[in-house]
Amino acid sequence: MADGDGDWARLVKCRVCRQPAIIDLRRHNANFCVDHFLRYCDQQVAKAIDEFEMLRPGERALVAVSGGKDSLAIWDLLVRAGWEADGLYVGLGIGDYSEASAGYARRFAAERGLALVEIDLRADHGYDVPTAAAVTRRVPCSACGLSKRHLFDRAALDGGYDALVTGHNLDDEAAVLYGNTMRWQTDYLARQRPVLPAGPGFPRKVKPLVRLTERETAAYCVLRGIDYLVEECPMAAGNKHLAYKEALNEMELRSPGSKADFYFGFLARAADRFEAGARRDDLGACRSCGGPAESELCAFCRLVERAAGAEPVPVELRR
Ligand code: Q46
Ligand code: ZN
Ligand code: ZN
Repeated sequence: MADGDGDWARLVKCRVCRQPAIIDLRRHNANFCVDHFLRYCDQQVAKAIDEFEMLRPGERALVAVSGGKDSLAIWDLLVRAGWEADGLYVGLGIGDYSEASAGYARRFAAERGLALVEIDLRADHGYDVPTAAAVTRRVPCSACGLSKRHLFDRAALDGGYDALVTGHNLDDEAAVLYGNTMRWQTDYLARQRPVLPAGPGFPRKVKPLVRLTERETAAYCVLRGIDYLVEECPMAAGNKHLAYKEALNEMELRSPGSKADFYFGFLARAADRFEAGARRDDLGACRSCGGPAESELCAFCRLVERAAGAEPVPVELRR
């Protein structure tokens, strides 16, 4: 897991116990053995939960899981830390990718005796992401993100959970911050925090993985024996998010710690300076689902109206 040659593990010692290290964390100028790396992951998550007041003792969480490394890692970390956390899987109808991702989420839950709430876009709402993308003539991630946000919020509120947990890691948050800053999306910058408080029609949303990188969550899964879907979503191609991640990785390579400085520096010294536009508690109620809406129908119900009657579009045609 370290960069460098095969002698690395023999030569490099864990910062804590001096046993052979299995991973180097350059931004912390530290190397860890298996046990101390796993402990480091526990501590980083506990610190994020505590520092940003994400969850209080006794609260119940709903973890949005995709079958990928980040969401399964955070579900595992929360359950091991003693939190009551159920999973939520939304089937997006993205061909084989969705089939495979559902399998990983279900197996993870079944092997650990955890509850997994499942929603299927096609079966429950009459459309899927490739069809919604074709109908709206926008990038797939737009209809997909809108659908997930709505269904995650709804499931958390309907299930009486105290918070909705997502697996966004430091790389994700830094990349989103980079994109929002490049375009000075001040409205988004005002809301880019690891915790969004609950409001009318919205559950509290928390991101307890913000102190861990993508490489660290992948290492966590490997060391814990968590089987996850490695394949990326086939509809992500051309997504600017990936380009921002690459640019930040380049910076990180030259100057370890830049990513964390960029993101946590923003939270500590800049986030307060941006004001969100529309206040979430000013919204009316959707005539169809009763959820928060800027007009008569919420954006999700408008999408359902347009996409549910359309001829299904196979995922291959969207690539
Ligand atoms: S699943 Fe959906 Fe992602 Fe695929 S279509 Fe885009 S948003 S890339 S996290
Ligand atoms: Zn050690
Ligand atoms: Zn609605």
